[in-house]
Amino acid sequence: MSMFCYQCQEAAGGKGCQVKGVCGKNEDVAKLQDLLIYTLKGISDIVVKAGLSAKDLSSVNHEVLKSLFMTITNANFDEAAIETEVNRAIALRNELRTSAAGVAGLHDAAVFEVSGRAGMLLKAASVGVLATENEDVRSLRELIIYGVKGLAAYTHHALNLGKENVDIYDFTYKALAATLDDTLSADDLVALTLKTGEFGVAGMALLDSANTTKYGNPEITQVNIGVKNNPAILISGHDLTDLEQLLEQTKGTGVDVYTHSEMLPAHYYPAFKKYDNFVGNYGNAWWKQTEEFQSFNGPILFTTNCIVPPRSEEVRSRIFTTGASGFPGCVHIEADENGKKDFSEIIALAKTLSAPTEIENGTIVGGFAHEQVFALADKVVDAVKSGAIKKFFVMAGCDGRMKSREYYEQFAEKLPKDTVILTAGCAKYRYNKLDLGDIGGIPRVLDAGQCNDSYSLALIALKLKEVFELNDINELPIAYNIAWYEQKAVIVLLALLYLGVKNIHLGPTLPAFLSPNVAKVLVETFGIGGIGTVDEDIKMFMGA
Ligand code: SF4
Ligand code: SF3
Repeated sequence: MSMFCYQCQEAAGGKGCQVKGVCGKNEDVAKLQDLLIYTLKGISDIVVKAGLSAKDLSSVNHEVLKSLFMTITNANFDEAAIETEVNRAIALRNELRTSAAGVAGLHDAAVFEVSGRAGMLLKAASVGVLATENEDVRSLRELIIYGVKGLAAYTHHALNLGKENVDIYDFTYKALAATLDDTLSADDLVALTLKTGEFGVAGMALLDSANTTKYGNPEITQVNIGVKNNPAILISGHDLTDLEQLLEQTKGTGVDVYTHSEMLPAHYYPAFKKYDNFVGNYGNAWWKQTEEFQSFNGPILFTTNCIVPPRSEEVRSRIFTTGASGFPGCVHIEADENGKKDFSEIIALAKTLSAPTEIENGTIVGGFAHEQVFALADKVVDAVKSGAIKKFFVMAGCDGRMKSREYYEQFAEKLPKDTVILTAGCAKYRYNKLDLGDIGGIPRVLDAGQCNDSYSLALIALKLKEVFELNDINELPIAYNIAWYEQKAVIVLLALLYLGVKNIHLGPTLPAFLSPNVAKVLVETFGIGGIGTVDEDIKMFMGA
């Protein structure tokens, strides 16, 4: 059996990648990732069957988080790094099994042994997604696993800031172990899917509190999208502690720092405004990096996804990775035991390279996370009451390279002028540079931040529900037209479902991993829908 992966929106043919990933993931990486996930399920099997508690499993918890994160789309393409992680996970699993001696009925995932890369690949061929034969059970198991991967990513960022919630770890073990349990019914798995959403809310809340406690609450900010004349480093991904360390190490060196893609919202945090060399955002969503990294000229640091395999050796030589991200041939910077990272090699390289070539100029505005929007609440509520704002559109999520995503740009452009877009995640790049105007001083695109800051959008909705004294969040004049790509969007979606949000439209295509029956449950229970044409959808959303 060759590889099989259908975890992201770009799954080949809308079904699954079987030869090579559309993302660039090769067969060996896909299989090693499958084996890594299987090993994590084995760890979880032991934890659950032995009745262990996450509060006593610190190093295992952290390794599981990192491993899950490494398998997220576009995070890590480095076979050697994933092989090392499989070995680490197996060693931890075996220690755990020894300490839980006497526990009966462990699953193969908890006991299998392999030797070397060849042994791993052989084993992986029988434990991947297709090992579950029933397509509905497979669909629900994978939905839960992808949600747990997204949750792990957010929890990992919080952990880097010293914040943890052991209940999330306990749930992660429970959920992963459940995906091995053939006695669970489809109904049990649907219930577990919603539970995953509940922990999604907890995970995003944890990260929100970790970020805002350390860096302050995001505030309205104009971000420069042009360039200066100094050599510079581009930082991509989602991890704010990595950015903080890079800014500390580059200040006073004559090297500027620019954000890329999901790092843009870092500019909204008060704590980062004190760095004179933190000059702006360069480029757009992740999938445009092939051209944009060429013209950036300087080194690029990936803290997480989304990496696109570089086409030229020259660009590859400028790419560095850290945390869960990795790419073969690129230098990977590890943290020391105190979490400190030494970026001096990147800074030294930057000094030898040219300043970025300008590709855009001007500014974009953002920073509309919960506290900033609450500060504007009176203005917003008045605008709704007076009819100046008829409807809000939550258009959070991800961007991607499919041509059909032009829908989102056109949708934003064609929306009636008395509507406001609430966004978060890299989906915003489809419309955050359009001149959509404002309503009485409130910009028509309010960017809360990264994909995890969709949590802010949920808080804003709950606040509006309270102000307007409504019983149900679905009575608000808010429509949800969400673009998804990878597994963090899955946890955001499950979190919204858990909060009771109905009638979410998801595009540009529904997940390949939803079997027809599981899709039916989502449609019937939550009113989930796809997208149609821009004009028809706007009519439908506006209730015309
Ligand atoms: Fe294909 Fe997406 Fe899996 Fe990559 S992550 S192999 S593009 S389904
Ligand atoms: Fe984007 Fe990869 Fe999902 Fe965090 S950077 S939203 S796709």
